[in-house]
Amino acid sequence: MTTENGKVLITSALPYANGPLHFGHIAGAYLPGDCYARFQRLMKSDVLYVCGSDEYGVAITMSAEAAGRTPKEHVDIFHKVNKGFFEQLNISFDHYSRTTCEDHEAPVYDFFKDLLENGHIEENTKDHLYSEDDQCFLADRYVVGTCPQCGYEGARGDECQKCGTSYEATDLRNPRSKQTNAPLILKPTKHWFLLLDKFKDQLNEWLDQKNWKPNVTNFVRSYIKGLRPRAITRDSSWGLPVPLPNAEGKVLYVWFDAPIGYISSSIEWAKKQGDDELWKRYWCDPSTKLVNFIGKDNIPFHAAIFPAMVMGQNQPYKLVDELPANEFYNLEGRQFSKSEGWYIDLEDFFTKYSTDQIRYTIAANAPETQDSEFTWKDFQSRCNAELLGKYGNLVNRILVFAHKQCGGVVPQKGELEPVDKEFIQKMSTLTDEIAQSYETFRLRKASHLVMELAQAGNVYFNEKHPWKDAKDPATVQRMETTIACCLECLKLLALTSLPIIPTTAEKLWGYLGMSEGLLHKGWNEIISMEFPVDQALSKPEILFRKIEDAEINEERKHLEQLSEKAQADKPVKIHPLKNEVEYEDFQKLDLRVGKVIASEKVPKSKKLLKLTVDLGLEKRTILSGIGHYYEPDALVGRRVVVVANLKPATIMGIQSEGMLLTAEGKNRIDILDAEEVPIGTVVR
Ligand code: B3M
Ligand code: ZN
Repeated sequence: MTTENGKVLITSALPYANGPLHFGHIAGAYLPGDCYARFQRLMKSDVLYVCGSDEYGVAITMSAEAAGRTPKEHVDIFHKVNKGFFEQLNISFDHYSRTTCEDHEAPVYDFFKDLLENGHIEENTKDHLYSEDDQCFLADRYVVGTCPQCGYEGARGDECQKCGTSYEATDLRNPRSKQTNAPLILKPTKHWFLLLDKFKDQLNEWLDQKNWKPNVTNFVRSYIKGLRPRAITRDSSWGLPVPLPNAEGKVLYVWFDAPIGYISSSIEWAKKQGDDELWKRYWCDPSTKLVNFIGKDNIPFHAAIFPAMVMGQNQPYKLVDELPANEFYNLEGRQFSKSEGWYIDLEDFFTKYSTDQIRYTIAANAPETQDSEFTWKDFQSRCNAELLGKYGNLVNRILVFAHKQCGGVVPQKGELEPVDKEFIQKMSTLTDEIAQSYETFRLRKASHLVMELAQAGNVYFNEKHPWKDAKDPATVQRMETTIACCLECLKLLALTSLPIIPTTAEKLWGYLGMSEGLLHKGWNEIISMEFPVDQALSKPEILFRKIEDAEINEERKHLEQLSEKAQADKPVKIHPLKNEVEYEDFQKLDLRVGKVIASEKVPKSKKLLKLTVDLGLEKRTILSGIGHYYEPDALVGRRVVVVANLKPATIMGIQSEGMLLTAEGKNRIDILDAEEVPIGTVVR
C-alpha cells in the first residue's frame, strides 16, 4: 500500500483570462490535478494545490481589442467567469489567484534581477516589425505576410499555416498589420534575452533522473538540443514593466512571468492563512514533491524554460518533480470552438446534468496517452450503464435491503465462507490498484477500477442471494454476513471514488451513518476500520438520474444547429475582385423576373431540377442545380430572377434556356427572388 505523508505541491496550468473555459481544458490540466490533490489529501499528505488566471500577454490584448475592452476590463471579466466555472466543477484549489495580483510582481522581479546579475540575461538590439501608422512594434501574432518558404500570402507571424514552416516574423515577405493591413517596416529595438543555450547540460542531467511519460521526455530532449537565447521582453503597455532604467515601453514576456504565478499564488495563499512565510514550507523544501498538471502544448515551458529560470536564480525553489502532460480532449470528433459553434453551453448543461456526471465521464476517458473526446452517446452510457447501473444500483439495493431485513443498521458478520473471503480479497486488491493508479496519474484506469469494484459488489450480492437466506431462520445469519460484506464494499466505493465524484462519495458516506467526511479519517484508517455493529444507516436517495435517448438526440441536434448557425453567420471566404467592367458590359445582361410554374426532378440527376419559368414574353425551360436543397414543389409559384439572354446549353439531354440567380453558402442555397413586382420586370 502506498502511503505518503510528505508535502505535495500541486499546480494546474494558469488559464489565460481571455475567454470562457470548456470541458476540453478541464480534461487536460484541471480535473486530473483536482483528482490527484483529493487523493493526496485522503492519503494525509500535506497538500497545497494552487492555480490562477494568466492575465498578461498578446493573447489577452488581442482578444480584449476584438471585444472592444481594455485588457484590464477583459481579464476582470474572464477571471471571474473561469473562477466560477472551477467552483461549479468542484475543483478544490487551495487558492486561485491571478497574475495581476499585488504579490506577483516581487517574485517576478527577483527572478529577473537574479538572472541578470548571474549573467543569464543579455541586452541586445535587433530589428523588429514596426507600424509607422500606429507608431508601435507589433508582436508576432499581430503580423501577417507572405511565407518565405511557400509564398502563401496570408501566413501568420510565427508559423505558416499552409506549409507548417516556423520562422521569425522578420523573415516574412511583405509584412503587414493583421488588424489594419498597414505595411510594416524593420526598426531596431532593444530587448533582453534569456541565454537558454547555457542550460543545456544542466537540464539534460536533471532530466536523466526523471521517469516521465515517453512522449514528454522525448519531446523535451529534442527541444533542449535546439535551445537558443530567447527574448523575454516585449514592446507593449500590457505586462509587468521591465525593472530597469532605460526600458520604457518594455514589458516582460508573458511566459516569463506566468510560471512564477504558481509561486505568487502560493504567497497570496500564505498571507490569507495569516502566515506570510507559510508558502516557503512547500516551495523551499527539497523533500516537497512538485507536480505540474498541464496540457501538452505547455511542455517546453514547464520542462525546459521555467526549470532553466529556476536553476539560474538564487532562491532555493523546487524544480518540478512530476509533469503529467495530457493530450487534447475534443467534442464529437472536432475541437471545442465557440466561434465554430462547436461547444456545449455550460449554463444549460448544469441545469440538466450534475458535476459528478461530467467529472466521471471525463475521468473515464481522460486524454492521457492520446487525444480523446466527449460524445453525448458516451456521456449517456457512462451515466446510465456505469454511474447509475453499477454504482447507484449497488448503493440502492444494499441499503434498501438492509432497511428491510436488518432493521436499517449494520449487521453482525458471521462465519465467512470461501465466497465471502474471495470477495474481501478482491475488494482489497482493487482498492490497492486504485491507489496505485491515482498515485501514478492514471485517472482513466482508476475510474475503470472503481466501477469494477461496484460491479464486483453486484455480482457478489447476486451470487449470495440474501433475499432467499432472509426467509429461513437457519440462514438469516448467512444473509447478515452477506450484507455486512456488501457494506464493506460500499465503504470502499465511497473512499476510492471520492477523488473523481466527491459529492456522490460524501453522500454515500453519509448514508453509511458516518457524520464526518471521508477526509477526516483518510485512506488507510478507512480501509482498516469496520463499521460498528448496529450503526444506523440512512435511506438512500437517487444518486444518478437516467438520461433518456430523446435527451441525447436533442443535445446532438442542438450541437448541429449551433454549428450550422455559426457557419451561416460567418463571412465566407473572400474571393479576389474580378477585373473592372464598363457599365455597357453590365447592360448586356438581360435579367428579368419570372414565375416558376412547374418544377420536377431531372431523372438520374441528384441535384438538377427542371423548371418551367414564365417570363411574361414566353415560357422557358431552365435547369438549375438546387435539387439538394429544394423539393420541386416548393418552388412553384415563386418569382425568381433569371438571366434571360444566356445562350442555351444542353445538359443531360435537356436544353436549358436561361439561368436562375442564386447565392450558394455552406449547406444551403438562397434563390434571389422578387416577390413584389410583376412577372417580366427587368432587373437592373
Ligand atoms: N496560460 C497557456 C495556456 O493557457 C498558459 C499557461 C500558463 S501556465 C504557467 O495554455
Ligand atoms: Zn508556407
